Amino acid sequence: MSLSEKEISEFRVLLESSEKPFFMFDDDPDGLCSFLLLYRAVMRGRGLPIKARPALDESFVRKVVDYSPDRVFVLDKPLVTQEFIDEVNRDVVWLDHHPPVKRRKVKYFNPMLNNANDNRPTSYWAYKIVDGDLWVAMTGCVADWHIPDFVGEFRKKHPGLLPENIRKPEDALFKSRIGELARIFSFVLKGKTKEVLQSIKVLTRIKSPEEILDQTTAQGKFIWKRQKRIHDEYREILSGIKVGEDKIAVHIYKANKMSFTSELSNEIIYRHPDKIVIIGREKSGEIKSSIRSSDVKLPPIIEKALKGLNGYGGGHDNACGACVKKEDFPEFLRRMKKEVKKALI
Ligand SMILES: [Mn+2]
Repeated sequence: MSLSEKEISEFRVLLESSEKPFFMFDDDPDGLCSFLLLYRAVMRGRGLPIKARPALDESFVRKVVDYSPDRVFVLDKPLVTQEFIDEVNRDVVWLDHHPPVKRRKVKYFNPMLNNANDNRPTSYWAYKIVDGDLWVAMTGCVADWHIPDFVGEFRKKHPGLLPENIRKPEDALFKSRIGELARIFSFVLKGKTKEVLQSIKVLTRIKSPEEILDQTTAQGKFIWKRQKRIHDEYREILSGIKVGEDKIAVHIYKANKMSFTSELSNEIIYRHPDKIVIIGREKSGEIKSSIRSSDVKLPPIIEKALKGLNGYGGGHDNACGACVKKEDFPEFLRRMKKEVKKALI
Protein backbone atom coordinates (compact mmCIF):
# COMPACT_ATOMS: atom_id res chain seq x y z
CA MET A 1 0.00 0.00 0.00
CA SER A 2 1.15 3.43 -0.76
CA LEU A 3 0.49 4.80 2.66
CA SER A 4 2.55 2.32 4.65
CA GLU A 5 1.21 0.44 7.68
CA LYS A 6 3.57 2.58 9.73
CA GLU A 7 2.12 5.81 8.35
CA ILE A 8 -1.42 4.58 8.87
CA SER A 9 -0.81 3.75 12.52
CA GLU A 10 1.13 6.99 12.99
CA PHE A 11 -1.90 8.92 11.72
CA ARG A 12 -4.22 6.93 13.97
CA VAL A 13 -2.13 7.86 17.01
CA LEU A 14 -2.21 11.54 16.02
CA LEU A 15 -6.00 11.36 15.77
CA GLU A 16 -6.62 9.42 18.95
CA SER A 17 -4.26 11.55 21.03
CA SER A 18 -5.90 14.80 19.98
CA GLU A 19 -8.21 16.20 22.66
CA LYS A 20 -9.74 18.86 20.47
CA PRO A 21 -9.19 18.14 16.76
CA PHE A 22 -10.23 20.62 14.08
CA PHE A 23 -10.96 19.03 10.71
CA MET A 24 -10.71 21.30 7.68
CA PHE A 25 -11.86 19.39 4.63
CA ASP A 26 -12.46 19.93 0.94
CA ASP A 27 -16.12 20.70 0.30
CA ASP A 28 -16.82 17.67 -1.85
CA PRO A 29 -18.07 14.20 -0.89
CA ASP A 30 -14.53 12.75 -0.67
CA GLY A 31 -13.55 15.49 1.79
CA LEU A 32 -16.82 15.13 3.71
CA CYS A 33 -16.57 11.34 3.96
CA SER A 34 -12.94 11.59 5.11
CA PHE A 35 -14.09 13.92 7.87
CA LEU A 36 -17.04 11.71 8.84
CA LEU A 37 -14.81 8.64 9.10
CA LEU A 38 -12.21 10.35 11.30
CA TYR A 39 -14.71 12.27 13.42
CA ARG A 40 -16.90 9.25 14.06
CA ALA A 41 -13.85 7.33 15.24
CA VAL A 42 -13.25 9.78 18.10
CA MET A 43 -16.57 11.69 18.36
CA ARG A 44 -14.88 14.92 19.36
CA GLY A 45 -13.69 18.08 17.69
CA ARG A 46 -15.23 20.09 14.92
CA GLY A 47 -15.36 19.96 11.13
CA LEU A 48 -15.37 22.78 8.63
CA PRO A 49 -15.74 22.39 4.86
CA ILE A 50 -13.33 24.66 2.99
CA LYS A 51 -14.80 26.06 -0.20
CA ALA A 52 -11.69 27.99 -1.29
CA ARG A 53 -9.92 26.31 -4.21
CA PRO A 54 -7.34 25.09 -4.57
CA ALA A 55 -5.48 26.45 -1.53
CA LEU A 56 -6.20 26.53 2.16
CA ASP A 57 -4.50 29.83 2.89
CA GLU A 58 -3.82 32.26 5.71
CA SER A 59 -7.30 33.78 5.45
CA PHE A 60 -8.45 30.68 7.39
CA VAL A 61 -6.07 31.16 10.32
CA ARG A 62 -8.80 33.10 12.17
CA LYS A 63 -11.10 30.04 12.08
CA VAL A 64 -8.39 27.96 13.74
CA VAL A 65 -7.58 30.56 16.39
CA ASP A 66 -11.28 30.99 17.21
CA TYR A 67 -11.79 27.28 17.85
CA SER A 68 -8.38 26.83 19.44
CA PRO A 69 -7.82 23.14 18.70
CA ASP A 70 -4.75 21.20 19.82
CA ARG A 71 -4.33 19.78 16.34
CA VAL A 72 -5.54 20.68 12.84
CA PHE A 73 -6.39 17.92 10.37
CA VAL A 74 -6.50 19.05 6.75
CA LEU A 75 -8.31 16.58 4.50
CA ASP A 76 -8.40 16.28 0.70
CA LYS A 77 -7.11 19.82 0.04
CA PRO A 78 -4.60 19.85 -2.84
CA LEU A 79 -2.79 22.90 -1.48
CA VAL A 80 -2.09 24.41 1.92
CA THR A 81 0.01 27.55 1.99
CA GLN A 82 3.17 27.68 4.10
CA GLU A 83 1.83 30.90 5.62
CA PHE A 84 -1.24 29.04 6.89
CA ILE A 85 0.93 26.39 8.53
CA ASP A 86 3.27 28.97 10.05
CA GLU A 87 0.54 31.24 11.32
CA VAL A 88 -1.72 28.64 12.97
CA ASN A 89 1.34 27.75 15.00
CA ARG A 90 0.25 24.32 16.19
CA ASP A 91 0.24 20.71 14.98
CA VAL A 92 -0.97 20.46 11.38
CA VAL A 93 -1.66 16.99 9.97
CA TRP A 94 -2.49 16.86 6.26
CA LEU A 95 -3.99 13.88 4.45
CA ASP A 96 -4.34 14.21 0.69
CA HIS A 97 -4.12 12.36 -2.63
CA HIS A 98 -3.34 15.15 -5.11
CA PRO A 99 0.12 15.68 -6.64
CA PRO A 100 2.48 16.18 -3.66
CA VAL A 101 3.88 19.55 -2.68
CA LYS A 102 6.74 20.46 -0.31
CA ARG A 103 5.89 22.19 2.97
CA ARG A 104 7.71 22.68 6.27
CA LYS A 105 6.36 22.03 9.77
CA VAL A 106 3.47 19.80 8.71
CA LYS A 107 2.85 16.08 9.05
CA TYR A 108 2.04 15.24 5.46
CA PHE A 109 0.38 11.97 4.45
CA ASN A 110 0.01 11.42 0.71
CA PRO A 111 0.05 8.03 -1.05
CA MET A 112 1.61 9.64 -4.14
CA LEU A 113 4.82 10.31 -2.18
CA ASN A 114 5.48 6.55 -2.06
CA ASN A 115 3.87 5.66 -5.38
CA ALA A 116 3.30 8.35 -8.00
CA ASN A 117 0.50 6.27 -9.56
CA ASP A 118 -1.52 5.81 -6.42
CA ASN A 119 -4.00 8.64 -6.09
CA ARG A 120 -6.79 6.70 -4.42
CA PRO A 121 -9.28 9.03 -2.67
CA THR A 122 -8.68 10.57 0.73
CA SER A 123 -11.72 8.74 2.13
CA TYR A 124 -10.09 5.44 1.12
CA TRP A 125 -7.11 6.25 3.36
CA ALA A 126 -9.27 7.65 6.15
CA TYR A 127 -11.08 4.29 6.13
CA LYS A 128 -7.78 2.41 6.35
CA ILE A 129 -6.78 4.62 9.28
CA VAL A 130 -9.89 4.21 11.44
CA ASP A 131 -11.49 1.03 10.05
CA GLY A 132 -14.83 2.83 10.32
CA ASP A 133 -18.09 2.66 8.40
CA LEU A 134 -17.74 0.88 5.09
CA TRP A 135 -20.67 2.72 3.50
CA VAL A 136 -19.19 6.13 4.30
CA ALA A 137 -15.86 5.12 2.76
CA MET A 138 -17.63 3.69 -0.29
CA THR A 139 -19.63 6.89 -0.77
CA GLY A 140 -16.46 9.02 -0.77
CA CYS A 141 -14.65 6.70 -3.18
CA VAL A 142 -17.52 6.42 -5.66
CA ALA A 143 -17.90 10.20 -5.62
CA ASP A 144 -14.23 10.48 -6.60
CA TRP A 145 -14.71 7.99 -9.51
CA HIS A 146 -12.94 5.14 -7.73
CA ILE A 147 -14.04 1.55 -7.01
CA PRO A 148 -12.00 0.52 -3.97
CA ASP A 149 -10.56 -2.91 -3.17
CA PHE A 150 -13.15 -3.39 -0.40
CA VAL A 151 -16.01 -3.36 -2.91
CA GLY A 152 -16.68 -7.11 -2.40
CA GLU A 153 -17.06 -6.68 1.34
CA PHE A 154 -19.32 -3.69 0.73
CA ARG A 155 -21.59 -5.62 -1.65
CA LYS A 156 -21.98 -8.38 0.92
CA LYS A 157 -22.77 -5.99 3.74
CA HIS A 158 -25.09 -3.72 1.73
CA PRO A 159 -26.84 -5.78 -0.91
CA GLY A 160 -28.54 -3.73 -3.60
CA LEU A 161 -26.53 -0.54 -3.15
CA LEU A 162 -23.99 -1.48 -5.82
CA PRO A 163 -25.09 -4.40 -8.01
CA GLU A 164 -22.47 -6.91 -9.24
CA ASN A 165 -22.92 -5.91 -12.88
CA ILE A 166 -21.76 -2.36 -12.18
CA ARG A 167 -17.99 -2.33 -12.62
CA LYS A 168 -17.08 1.09 -13.95
CA PRO A 169 -16.75 4.03 -11.53
CA GLU A 170 -18.93 6.27 -13.72
CA ASP A 171 -21.73 3.67 -13.75
CA ALA A 172 -21.41 3.35 -9.98
CA LEU A 173 -21.87 7.11 -9.66
CA PHE A 174 -24.82 7.50 -12.02
CA LYS A 175 -26.59 4.14 -11.95
CA SER A 176 -26.42 2.80 -8.39
CA ARG A 177 -27.91 3.65 -5.00
CA ILE A 178 -24.48 4.26 -3.48
CA GLY A 179 -23.87 6.69 -6.34
CA GLU A 180 -27.13 8.39 -5.49
CA LEU A 181 -25.85 8.79 -1.95
CA ALA A 182 -22.58 10.24 -3.26
CA ARG A 183 -24.55 12.84 -5.19
CA ILE A 184 -26.70 13.59 -2.13
CA PHE A 185 -23.50 14.25 -0.16
CA SER A 186 -22.36 16.62 -2.86
CA PHE A 187 -25.65 18.57 -2.80
CA VAL A 188 -25.86 18.94 1.00
CA LEU A 189 -22.51 20.76 0.88
CA LYS A 190 -24.06 23.54 -1.22
CA GLY A 191 -26.10 26.54 -0.17
CA LYS A 192 -26.12 28.59 3.02
CA THR A 193 -23.19 27.92 5.35
CA LYS A 194 -25.44 27.62 8.39
CA GLU A 195 -27.55 24.94 6.71
CA VAL A 196 -24.46 23.12 5.41
CA LEU A 197 -23.00 22.94 8.91
CA GLN A 198 -26.30 21.71 10.30
CA SER A 199 -26.45 18.97 7.66
CA ILE A 200 -22.89 17.90 8.45
CA LYS A 201 -23.75 17.68 12.14
CA VAL A 202 -26.72 15.46 11.33
CA LEU A 203 -24.56 13.28 9.06
CA THR A 204 -22.13 12.59 11.93
CA ARG A 205 -25.00 10.76 13.67
CA ILE A 206 -26.47 8.76 10.84
CA LYS A 207 -25.79 5.06 11.18
CA SER A 208 -26.89 3.54 7.89
CA PRO A 209 -27.26 4.63 4.26
CA GLU A 210 -30.94 3.57 4.31
CA GLU A 211 -31.70 6.27 6.85
CA ILE A 212 -31.12 8.74 4.04
CA LEU A 213 -31.94 6.75 0.91
CA ASP A 214 -35.22 5.35 2.29
CA GLN A 215 -35.79 8.16 4.78
CA THR A 216 -36.22 5.71 7.65
CA THR A 217 -35.31 8.17 10.44
CA ALA A 218 -36.03 11.82 11.16
CA GLN A 219 -32.33 12.60 10.63
CA GLY A 220 -32.27 10.79 7.32
CA LYS A 221 -35.43 12.61 6.25
CA PHE A 222 -33.83 15.93 7.12
CA ILE A 223 -30.85 15.23 4.86
CA TRP A 224 -33.10 13.96 2.07
CA LYS A 225 -35.33 17.02 2.15
CA ARG A 226 -32.48 19.48 2.19
CA GLN A 227 -30.64 17.87 -0.71
CA LYS A 228 -33.86 17.60 -2.71
CA ARG A 229 -34.34 21.37 -2.85
CA ILE A 230 -30.81 21.76 -4.16
CA HIS A 231 -31.12 18.79 -6.48
CA ASP A 232 -34.22 20.35 -8.05
CA GLU A 233 -32.29 23.53 -8.80
CA TYR A 234 -29.53 21.39 -10.30
CA ARG A 235 -31.96 19.53 -12.54
CA GLU A 236 -33.41 22.79 -13.79
CA ILE A 237 -29.99 23.93 -15.04
CA LEU A 238 -29.22 20.45 -16.38
CA SER A 239 -32.38 20.38 -18.46
CA GLY A 240 -31.34 23.66 -20.10
CA ILE A 241 -28.05 22.26 -21.38
CA LYS A 242 -28.18 21.44 -25.07
CA VAL A 243 -25.51 19.26 -26.61
CA GLY A 244 -25.21 19.76 -30.35
CA GLU A 245 -22.99 18.52 -33.15
CA ASP A 246 -19.85 20.42 -32.09
CA LYS A 247 -17.04 18.46 -30.45
CA ILE A 248 -17.10 21.01 -27.62
CA ALA A 249 -20.33 21.34 -25.65
CA VAL A 250 -20.47 24.68 -23.82
CA HIS A 251 -23.01 25.99 -21.37
CA ILE A 252 -22.73 29.14 -19.23
CA TYR A 253 -25.20 30.02 -16.49
CA LYS A 254 -25.67 32.95 -14.13
CA ALA A 255 -24.34 33.48 -10.63
CA ASN A 256 -27.66 33.75 -8.84
CA LYS A 257 -27.71 29.97 -9.00
CA MET A 258 -25.43 27.79 -6.87
CA SER A 259 -22.19 26.43 -8.21
CA PHE A 260 -22.89 23.12 -9.92
CA THR A 261 -20.29 23.24 -12.68
CA SER A 262 -18.39 20.20 -11.43
CA GLU A 263 -21.50 18.00 -11.01
CA LEU A 264 -23.03 19.19 -14.29
CA SER A 265 -19.89 18.61 -16.34
CA ASN A 266 -19.55 15.11 -14.83
CA GLU A 267 -23.09 14.20 -15.75
CA ILE A 268 -22.86 15.62 -19.29
CA ILE A 269 -19.57 13.85 -20.05
CA TYR A 270 -21.12 10.63 -18.71
CA ARG A 271 -24.02 10.99 -21.15
CA HIS A 272 -21.83 12.24 -24.02
CA PRO A 273 -18.39 10.65 -23.63
CA ASP A 274 -17.44 11.67 -27.18
CA LYS A 275 -17.62 15.39 -26.33
CA ILE A 276 -15.47 17.90 -24.53
CA VAL A 277 -17.70 19.53 -21.96
CA ILE A 278 -17.30 23.07 -20.65
CA ILE A 279 -19.79 24.22 -18.02
CA GLY A 280 -19.26 27.73 -16.70
CA ARG A 281 -20.81 29.95 -14.06
CA GLU A 282 -20.67 33.70 -14.54
CA LYS A 283 -19.85 35.66 -11.41
CA SER A 284 -18.30 39.10 -10.76
CA GLY A 285 -17.04 39.51 -14.30
CA GLU A 286 -15.46 36.07 -14.43
CA ILE A 287 -16.49 32.73 -15.84
CA LYS A 288 -15.55 29.82 -13.60
CA SER A 289 -15.76 26.62 -15.55
CA SER A 290 -15.37 22.89 -15.17
CA ILE A 291 -14.00 21.08 -18.21
CA ARG A 292 -14.27 17.36 -18.92
CA SER A 293 -13.00 15.07 -21.66
CA SER A 294 -12.70 11.33 -22.16
CA ASP A 295 -10.35 11.30 -25.15
CA VAL A 296 -8.29 14.49 -25.11
CA LYS A 297 -5.66 15.35 -22.47
CA LEU A 298 -6.90 18.67 -21.12
CA PRO A 299 -4.09 20.42 -19.17
CA PRO A 300 -1.76 21.21 -22.14
CA ILE A 301 -4.68 22.45 -24.25
CA ILE A 302 -6.02 24.68 -21.50
CA GLU A 303 -2.56 26.08 -20.87
CA LYS A 304 -2.19 27.06 -24.53
CA ALA A 305 -5.70 28.50 -24.70
CA LEU A 306 -5.06 30.69 -21.63
CA LYS A 307 -1.78 32.17 -22.82
CA GLY A 308 -1.82 35.97 -22.45
CA LEU A 309 -5.45 36.00 -21.30
CA ASN A 310 -6.79 37.05 -17.93
CA GLY A 311 -7.32 33.66 -16.35
CA TYR A 312 -5.92 30.52 -14.80
CA GLY A 313 -6.70 26.85 -14.84
CA GLY A 314 -5.51 23.27 -14.65
CA GLY A 315 -6.19 19.92 -13.04
CA HIS A 316 -6.26 16.28 -14.07
CA ASP A 317 -6.02 14.86 -17.61
CA ASN A 318 -9.77 14.34 -17.92
CA ALA A 319 -11.08 16.91 -15.46
CA CYS A 320 -9.97 20.50 -15.17
CA GLY A 321 -11.14 23.86 -13.95
CA ALA A 322 -10.55 27.23 -15.58
CA CYS A 323 -11.40 30.74 -14.49
CA VAL A 324 -11.37 33.38 -17.21
CA LYS A 325 -12.37 37.08 -17.29
CA LYS A 326 -15.70 37.42 -19.04
CA GLU A 327 -14.36 39.54 -21.91
CA ASP A 328 -11.60 37.02 -22.59
CA PHE A 329 -13.88 34.01 -22.55
CA PRO A 330 -14.86 34.05 -26.27
CA GLU A 331 -11.18 34.08 -27.23
CA PHE A 332 -10.47 31.30 -24.74
CA LEU A 333 -13.23 29.25 -26.33
CA ARG A 334 -12.03 29.95 -29.87
CA ARG A 335 -8.54 28.75 -28.95
CA MET A 336 -9.90 25.69 -27.12
CA LYS A 337 -11.72 24.66 -30.29
CA LYS A 338 -8.57 25.15 -32.37
CA GLU A 339 -6.34 23.23 -29.94
CA VAL A 340 -8.83 20.38 -29.62
CA LYS A 341 -8.96 20.06 -33.38
CA LYS A 342 -5.14 19.89 -33.49
CA ALA A 343 -5.02 17.30 -30.69
CA LEU A 344 -7.45 15.04 -32.54
CA ILE A 345 -5.48 14.91 -35.80
MN1 LIG B 1 -10.55 13.79 -3.25
